[in-house]
Amino acid sequence: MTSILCVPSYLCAVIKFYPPFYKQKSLSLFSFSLTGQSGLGKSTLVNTLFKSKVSRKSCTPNYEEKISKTVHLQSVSHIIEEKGVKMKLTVIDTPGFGDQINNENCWEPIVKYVNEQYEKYLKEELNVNRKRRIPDTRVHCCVYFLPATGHWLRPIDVEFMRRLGKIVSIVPVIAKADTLTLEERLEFKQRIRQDLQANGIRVYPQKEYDEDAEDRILNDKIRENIPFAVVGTDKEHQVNGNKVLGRKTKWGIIEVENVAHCEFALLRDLLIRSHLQDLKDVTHNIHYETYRVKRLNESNANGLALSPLTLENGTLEKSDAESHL
Ligand SMILES: Nc1nc2c(ncn2[C@@H]2O[C@H](COP(=O)(O)OP(=O)(O)OP(=O)(O)O)[C@@H](O)[C@H]2O)c(=O)[nH]1
Ligand SMILES: [Mg+2]
Repeated sequence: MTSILCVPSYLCAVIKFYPPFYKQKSLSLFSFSLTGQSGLGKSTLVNTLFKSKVSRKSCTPNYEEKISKTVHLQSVSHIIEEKGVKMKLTVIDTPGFGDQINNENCWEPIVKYVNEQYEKYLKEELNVNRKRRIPDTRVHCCVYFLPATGHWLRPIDVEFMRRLGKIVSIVPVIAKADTLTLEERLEFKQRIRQDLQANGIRVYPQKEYDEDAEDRILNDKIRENIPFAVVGTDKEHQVNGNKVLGRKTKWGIIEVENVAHCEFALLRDLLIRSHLQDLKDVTHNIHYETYRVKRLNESNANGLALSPLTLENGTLEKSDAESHL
C-alpha cells in the first residue's frame, strides 16, 4: 500500500535541494551488445538477463513482451543494484545477420555503432566546456553468438570477431546450447578455442591485461570455460515449489540459471558482477585510447579540427548522424 505524506510547501524546497545523504553521486553506466546470426536467441537472452536474479529497480516500460525478429538496433536499459551500488545497465540488441544472400560486410553496422560512441565521447572530451562526467554510451563488451553446429568456427564468425575484436572486448557464447549433448558441448568448446587461437582472435579476458597472479588464476578459469554454452528463455516454470527460468521440453525443464544445466549464470556474473569494472577499464584504457590516438593523429595531419570520421567502407560520417541497423 502506498502512503501519502502531507509535507508543508516550505519543506518541499528543503527536500528538493538537500537530497538524502546516502544518495549515490552519479549512476555508473555499463553497456554491452548482443551480436550474431539471426535466430540464435539474442533477444531472448536480453529477457533472460533482466528476468534473472539481478535486483531490478526499474525497467524500460515498452520493451516488447513477445519476442519477434529484431530489425533495428534496440537498446534496453534497467537500473540494477549490486552490493548497494546502483548502475544503469544497457543491453544493445542488434538485428542478426545471415538473411542476405551476400553477407559480405555484415559487421559494418555494429562496427559503425561502436565507433560512433567513441566519437561522441571524444567530442565531449575535446569540448572547451566539457562536462565533469561525460555521458558514457560506449559499448563495454560485445557478446558474440555462435551457432551450436558442433563443428568449427565458420569463416563469417572468424571475420566478424577478428574485426570487432580490434575495437571492443568480445565474449563468444554458444547459442541454444540445449541442442548439444554434454560431450558435444565439451568438444565444440575445445575446437572453438583452438580455432580462435589459430585465427589470432583475441577474446576477453585477454592474458596480457591480467594485472597480477591472482587475476591470472581467476581469468584462467574463465578462459578454460570460454565460449560459455548458454540457453535463453523468457518463461518461468514451477520446479520443486520454486519459480525458475527455464525451457520446458518433453523430457523435463532446462533451468537456465542452474550451472549444472548451462552456463548462462557464468556469463551474467562475468558481465555484471565480477568483471564489470575491468570491462569498463579495458574499454577506456585500451580500445577508446587506440581510437582517440588514431583520431587525434588524423586531425593533426589535417589541421586542428577533428576531421570527419571515416567509416569502414571508406565513406565519410554524416555529422552527428545516428546509426540505424
Ligand atoms: N532451443 C532453444 N531455443 C531458443 C533459445 N533461445 C531462443 N530460442 C528460440 O529461438 C527463436 C529465435 O529467438 P530470438 O531471441 O528472436 O533470436 P534473435 O537472435 O534475436 O533473432 P534476430 O532478431 O532475427 O537476430 C525463438 O523461437 C526462441 O524461443 C535457446 O537457448 N534454446
Ligand atoms: Mg532479435
